[in-house]
Amino acid sequence: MKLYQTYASPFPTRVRLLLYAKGIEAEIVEPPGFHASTESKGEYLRINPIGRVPTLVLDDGRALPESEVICEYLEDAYPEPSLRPTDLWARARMRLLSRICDFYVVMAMVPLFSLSGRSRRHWEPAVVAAAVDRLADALAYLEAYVGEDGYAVGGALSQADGAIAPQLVLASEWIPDLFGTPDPLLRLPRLAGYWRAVQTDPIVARLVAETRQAIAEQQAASRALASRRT
Ligand SMILES: N[C@@H](CCC(=O)N[C@@H](CS)C(=O)NCC(=O)O)C(=O)O
Repeated sequence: MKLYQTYASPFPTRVRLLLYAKGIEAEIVEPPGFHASTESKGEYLRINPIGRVPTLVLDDGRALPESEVICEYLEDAYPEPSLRPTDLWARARMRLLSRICDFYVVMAMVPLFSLSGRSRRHWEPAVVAAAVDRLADALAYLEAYVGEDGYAVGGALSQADGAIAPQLVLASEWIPDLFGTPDPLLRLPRLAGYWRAVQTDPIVARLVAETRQAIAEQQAASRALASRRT
């Protein structure tokens, strides 16, 4: 089995949570055409016509895109240990939290992802402020549904923790550091409490460390590029 992914992207992180928690052996590779790669994405489009990460490739060559779909496949194919609560309401909340991440939290950060790739003179304060406001709204949706017992739902590690963790690294560390904006978790006590508690789980701690390192490497690479341009 092979997982095409990048460590800085939040979507493959939820798939890695399942691989680590279930002890599934998979080769982890960065697809051609991403980040530092000088190759074209064309070769990767033959594996995943959507052209995004992650993609899971089975040993027989069948390829599956879309993080949520991959997680559901892995959960069905490797049921133990389960990363899906047995209680149906908790299971629905797990899916709701993942959906809030995909539909609202990530979408709010998109303008900031775009600005981060441009020089600072293009960082219009109004654009940054609007994105930060929209992000605060999206994080408040997580605040409304996240668990208060150390995990996102059901008092145990689930797919929802893999969805939320990388978003919180971006929202409460990367954005405040880069754009000089306040940490949004200061106004969200329940989400902040969740964030402190869940990082004591060794698998979440590993995912968070991988995400932080990948973001730091990306920032160092863009600083080096910017200094070569000036
Ligand atoms: N809905 C997709 C979203 C995946 C996605 O947008 N991945 C981004 C990275 S965060 C990507 O591959 N973007 C294309 C690129 O960077 O060229 C999923 O859940 O897998």
